[in-house]
Amino acid sequence: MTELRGALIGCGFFAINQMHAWNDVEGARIVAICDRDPERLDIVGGQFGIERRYSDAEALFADGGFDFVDIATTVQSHRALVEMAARNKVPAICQKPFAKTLSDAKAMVEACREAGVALMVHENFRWQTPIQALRTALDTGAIGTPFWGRFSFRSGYDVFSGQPYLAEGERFIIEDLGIHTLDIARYILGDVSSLTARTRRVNPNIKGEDVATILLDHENGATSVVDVSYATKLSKEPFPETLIELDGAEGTIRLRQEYGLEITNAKGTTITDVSPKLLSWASRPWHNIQESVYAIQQHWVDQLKRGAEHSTSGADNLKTFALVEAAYDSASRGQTIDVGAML
Ligand code: NAD
Ligand code: 89V
Repeated sequence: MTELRGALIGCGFFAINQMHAWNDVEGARIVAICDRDPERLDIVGGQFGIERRYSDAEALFADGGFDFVDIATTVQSHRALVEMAARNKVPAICQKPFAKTLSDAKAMVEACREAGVALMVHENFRWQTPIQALRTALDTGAIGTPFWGRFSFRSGYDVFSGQPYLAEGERFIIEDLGIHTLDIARYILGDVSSLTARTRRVNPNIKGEDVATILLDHENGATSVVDVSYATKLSKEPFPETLIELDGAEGTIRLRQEYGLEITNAKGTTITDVSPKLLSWASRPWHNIQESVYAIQQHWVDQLKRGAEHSTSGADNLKTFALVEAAYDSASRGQTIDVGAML
């Protein structure tokens, strides 16, 4: 099988995970890296033995010699870099949040569609082992048709030490973390027709909201609640676990803290350990996220080689991104938002 050559732009905090995962992925390797910060370029280039290093993305594309680009910068540069990839006819992965606004995101999808290149958003949470296990249980009919769900991420973990920029934006938890939880809700219960949200800021040292409660009406008639908080101090810190409750016509599923998947139906109750693997380069408690980074990057390569659409393609992610915009809009206006009308 021919090995795909990738270039990575943005050598910051999270890119280290992506670089480790590229080492593990079958069928691809990173041949060039780019960061406008020379120190980050040196650190990542040295750690992963990458000789081709660029401080400017235009220069990277001008030299070429790669089959895809992995954009791991923060959101401010996503639109410019994705459009640069499209102009150069290079398939692109873009980190979440996909864009600053839904109209930017739509323009990015359109640019790649016109250029005929694949675009995948690095929306990795749905690729976590426990989420995949829950989805499989649902697909095999364990609880019949689900009619209600709760997707919950409540934590007191200090995310600001690794990602200080998270304390500085006007928007915080929905844009950074809730975006994953909303994507999981869509992945499990289907697309959303309307949404109502409430937010608040508890931590006085940050600018944005750190608590959000969101009510979703799914197109298939199911109702769910997405609740996220970084202001919740618990006896046993759950970071970074998403806990899920699902009620179906024929039973219930509970994804409990410490990765127990409990299924109750006419046959009784089973509890299965759906813990993620601790990859050789991973560390607790991040290993759940780290394993999903490997999984989504392997999916990128496999689908690119088949010429098939990615699970979290740019077009798919517009439907998750619209939920983020709708949640902020709903919270600020105190109204229910028609999500379908935004797409
Ligand atoms: P970071 O600030 O640590 O790293 C970003 C890097 O990109 C920096 O080194 C910066 O110099 C570089 N950069 C920015 N613009 C550039 C440009 N135009 N050209 C070249 N280099 C540029 O940020 P981070 O914490 O690594 O986050 C990066 C992205 O990853 C964010 O969008 C964040 O939301 C996302 N993230 C995703 C997950 C996940 O699980 N999917 C987890 C953490 C962070
Ligand atoms: O996944 C993320 O985007 C991270 C974190 C899990 C810390 O919120 O920013």
